[in-house]
Amino acid sequence: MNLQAIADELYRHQTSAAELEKLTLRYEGLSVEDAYEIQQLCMGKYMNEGQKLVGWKMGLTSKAKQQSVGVDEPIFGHLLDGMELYDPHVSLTGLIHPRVEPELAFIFKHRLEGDKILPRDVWLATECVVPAVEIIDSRYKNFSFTLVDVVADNASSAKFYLAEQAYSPYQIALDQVGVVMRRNGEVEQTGAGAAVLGHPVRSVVEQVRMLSRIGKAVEPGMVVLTGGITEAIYIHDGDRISVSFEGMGEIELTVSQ
Ligand code: 0L1
Ligand code: MG
Repeated sequence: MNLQAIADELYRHQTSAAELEKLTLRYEGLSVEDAYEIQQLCMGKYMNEGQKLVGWKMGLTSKAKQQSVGVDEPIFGHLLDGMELYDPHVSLTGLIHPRVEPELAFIFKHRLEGDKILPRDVWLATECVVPAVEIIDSRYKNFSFTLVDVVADNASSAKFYLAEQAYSPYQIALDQVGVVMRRNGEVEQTGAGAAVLGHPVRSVVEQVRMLSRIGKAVEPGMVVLTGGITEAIYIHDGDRISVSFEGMGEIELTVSQ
């Protein structure tokens, strides 16, 4: 199977905001390992054009999302500098059917690698924790995919925004952080940090272990988005999405064409 050709196809769809049919309907026998290889080849194209790898994102970290895809483990994707929003405003241009979800991001001062990582290694390597929102946007028709499809499509990543205020990793019990997401003042979703694999630190542990399988690591200065705390909601022109993170402030995101 020509994985580079599949990566090229995904890249074209990602950069032109054009939906495509699931890969698994067209390429028989694609494995999860193939999908991660396609993801790397596809992200490599952006990096060859000058984009920088700024971190990693974990996906399918909640029971609800895992059940919707029929899996029992999370996935990961690359975060590139071109995906980062510098202010809390998202333009729908270049996106297909975007959704937003609240997350907690870790920012690192030390390298983390290997498959024997424990939560205490993560705390020692963490500089700070920051409230965040991720805009996901599957390139597949109807936001419908299998595990292999979504891994190849960089875990549906599109954009992310990190709040301006950082917090000490020791200050707040992250599993107990309550989150309320509102659209134009109306409550849409509520959740708590524990929705992310029981505790967001476990998502970082898992991220490092999964990276070790492909010989990669979390490097100093990198960000890890640990996964959605609530279900993601679709966003539309004119939406004002506010997400409050108990004890960690609020993100006010505006959406326009
Ligand atoms: O960030 C995420 O949890 C997305 C993972 C892929 C599944 C989806 O697009 O909902
Ligand atoms: Mg996410």
